[in-house]
Amino acid sequence: RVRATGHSYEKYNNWETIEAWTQQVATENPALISRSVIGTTFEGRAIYLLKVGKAGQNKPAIFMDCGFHAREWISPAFCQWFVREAVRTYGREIQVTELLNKLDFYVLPVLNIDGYIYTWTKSRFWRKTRSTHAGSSCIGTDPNRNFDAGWCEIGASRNPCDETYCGPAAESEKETKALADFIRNNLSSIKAYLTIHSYSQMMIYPYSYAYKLGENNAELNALAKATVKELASLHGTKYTYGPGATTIYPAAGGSDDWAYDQGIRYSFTFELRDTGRYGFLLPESQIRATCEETLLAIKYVASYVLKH
Ligand code: ING
Ligand code: ZN
Repeated sequence: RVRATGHSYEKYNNWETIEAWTQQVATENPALISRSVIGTTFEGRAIYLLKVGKAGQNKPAIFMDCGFHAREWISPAFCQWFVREAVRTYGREIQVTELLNKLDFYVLPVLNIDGYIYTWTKSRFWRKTRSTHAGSSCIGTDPNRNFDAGWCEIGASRNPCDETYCGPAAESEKETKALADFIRNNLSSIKAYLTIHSYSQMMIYPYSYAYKLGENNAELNALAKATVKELASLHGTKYTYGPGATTIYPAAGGSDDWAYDQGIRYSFTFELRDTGRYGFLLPESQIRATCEETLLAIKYVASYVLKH
């Protein structure tokens, strides 16, 4: 049985549905949401960015992206959930109202759109972009190995046929270049960078490209510890946390390390549910609980950033 193309926050939505949703949610909430296009993908699709916050003044901002890796479907589902909860609870919930009055959230619902579509139409476990490479018949670059942060030095491959191919150069992908350009152009306002992946139930912070620690490592460690405690308070979901290289694996070219080295002192990768039972095939029945607990975490980080 096929479902009509209507949007649902408790289903995985295809790109066509998500794209229409970005337009609709912005049109219906002009005082809180505006939509822009920060670039186009390899296959020519618009990359949308939603600015979520009380319109008017220029405010400090938190940047959050979803859908780096095509098969991690819970990630775009969370960005959609986040936007819905923002508009639904603004003016009703003290914490959300204060956050949106004092901060802007830049929410990028799906970065790797071409890859996401490919997982819906051709191959459910595709990870990379869909770019082609001169001299190889293999397709795609790992967008989270393509940033200029120890680029391709460790935990990444120079072989275009591999899942962790770092690309022919840092920011070779139109998608990563668009994201990096936006952040560079808005560095004075962006106080935190959050990137949503799955799966493993982890909260990771710099560095992943080397066995070294950030200047505010103790602060990041304390913030991660408190954030995963908050996340677990809802459904008991346990997250581990720590610097990427020693917590998950060493990997160069990640967006969190790059953003951190741009001077964004609060930079985190979230790996959402689960720990492997379903992995990338997290059932739709878990979207609600996963998004609710993750929302607690994101609000906790945002409130911390606001007061620091
Ligand atoms: N995990 C991340 C990956 O890109 C990661 C882990 C985080 C690597 C930060 C580098 C920097 O491999 C998933 N599931 O994609
Ligand atoms: Zn990922």
